[in-house]
Amino acid sequence: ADHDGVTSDYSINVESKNTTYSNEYIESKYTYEMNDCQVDQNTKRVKIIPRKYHYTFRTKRQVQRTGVMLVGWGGNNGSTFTGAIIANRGNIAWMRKEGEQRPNYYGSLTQSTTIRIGSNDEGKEVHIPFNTILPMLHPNDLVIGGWDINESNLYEAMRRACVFDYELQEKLKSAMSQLNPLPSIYYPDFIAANQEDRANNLIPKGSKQQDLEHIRNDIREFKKAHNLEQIIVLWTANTERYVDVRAGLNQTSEEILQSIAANQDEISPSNIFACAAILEGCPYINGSPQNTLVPGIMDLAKKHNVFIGGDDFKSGQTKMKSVLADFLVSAGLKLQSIVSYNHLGNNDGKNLSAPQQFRSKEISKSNVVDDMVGANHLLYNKKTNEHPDHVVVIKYVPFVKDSKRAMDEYISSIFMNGLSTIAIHNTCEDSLLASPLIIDLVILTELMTRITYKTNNQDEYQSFESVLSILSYLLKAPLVPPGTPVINALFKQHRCITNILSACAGIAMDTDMLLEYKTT
Ligand code: NAI
Ligand code: DG6
Repeated sequence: ADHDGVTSDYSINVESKNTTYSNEYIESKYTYEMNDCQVDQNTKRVKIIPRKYHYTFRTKRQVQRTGVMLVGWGGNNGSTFTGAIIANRGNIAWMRKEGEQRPNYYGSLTQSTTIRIGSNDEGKEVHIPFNTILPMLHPNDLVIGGWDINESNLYEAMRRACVFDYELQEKLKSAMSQLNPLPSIYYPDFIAANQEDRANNLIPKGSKQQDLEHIRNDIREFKKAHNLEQIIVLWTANTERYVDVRAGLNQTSEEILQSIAANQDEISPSNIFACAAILEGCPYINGSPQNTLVPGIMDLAKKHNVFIGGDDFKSGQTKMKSVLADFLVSAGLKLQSIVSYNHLGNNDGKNLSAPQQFRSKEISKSNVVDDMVGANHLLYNKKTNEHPDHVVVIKYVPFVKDSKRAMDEYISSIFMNGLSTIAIHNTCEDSLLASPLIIDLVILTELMTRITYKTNNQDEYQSFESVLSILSYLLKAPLVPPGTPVINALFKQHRCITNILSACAGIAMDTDMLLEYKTT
């Protein structure tokens, strides 16, 4: 390819006493500066105490031989993710009416974006590929497997998805038809009744405890069969309904394990997969909106020192929303109403046409501007919890298949109470938006398993918090550790990732000040 910049075959080398390289690790000493703010309502003063915290980050240089096990492998996302990786791995070209097409990783943060790291002698900005800032897995090296309640092989699943051009499907046929999803767990109460005819690939009927053991065994067998060092389990199966969250059921790790042992009705398939992954020491990511990661599962992950992340891939409409709302509110325009409308005709749309499953999606799509609104008390009255009207509509229209239509209307009050209305229309294959996010979730999660840190008063290195909130950029309703802020604004989420990785690499982070160009 023609590049006039740095490509992924470059490596970076930081020359600083704060960054050291050994065969095994990259070590970086980093000073984190933040403001401790004390607001006194009586004197109407904000006292700001700048604080400094000293961290040492240590990143293992050797990427692990990694497998990804998808729950819902035979779905549109699962088959598109798999087919795209096989096509990229083999550089498989195909024809369509516009001419020859070549595979790419567009839409992937780790594969198709760059990070500005500084300027060269001529004063020109230098950008490096995202995946060179620290050693990262390449998606072509992932070993892919997983489960589906439907018995179709991955070729049949890809054809059913109607995402790839016909010639690409045919070129992928020999590889994809050899891939068969493992039988899975089906508790009909959790997904729409209209999915029942898909459920023909099920593990033998037993207790929920037996289901847990079965899935744990599948993970162990996959690891052994492919000689893997790391497995990441990711839910891209149907959206489930919410589960109840209550004391005695799933508030602690003991409760959730006891509830599985007691065959409790409120234990969902995704609860079983999450527990199985954690008990096998494998990170678990929830790509759907349901509340799988209940407090008891968060507790279990913490106790086992395993990463979890969620919820719900943030693909098109919500990504736009988390940019546009941020722009409007930070421009001092009072966003008053957001109406988001979708229609789509894939199996996801069919499942979401049932009220309880729609409700899970409605929740994850609705909370995505809360932090931006909450950050501007000049526009929105905090005491009355003032916020924009926000309505989410999803309709199932089989004819359009995976080609989702997203229509959004934003109305804002502007200067002197004028009104500004912005309308957006987007047509796009849903799975082509979600699949690169699956790649990034897996690659960043694998990287995080190789990063440890210690502060000045700690002797031992330790892992980051088990809830991987660094993945927020990729998720609609980011899961965060209890008591920590949820960030939805897209570019804040982006900076969180690039800044943390810059700190681990020992690179001064991009403040956008560009003082070198503004001072003499
Ligand atoms: P899909 O319906 O094509 O695929 C889901 C697959 O899961 C199906 O093959 C189904 O048979 C299987 N399944 C259902 N229950 C299962 C279980 N218990 N164990 C194993 N397999 C099971 O849906 P699609 O389009 O692939 O989406 C997957 C999920 O990702 C949905 O929950 C969707 O809401 C979510 N999502 C999708 C986005 C997108 O842009 N495509 C974005 C955000 C979230
Ligand atoms: C109906 O909206 C289908 C959904 O699964 C979405 O396609 C998916 O959640 C993507 O939503 P968004 O808002 O991130 O584009």
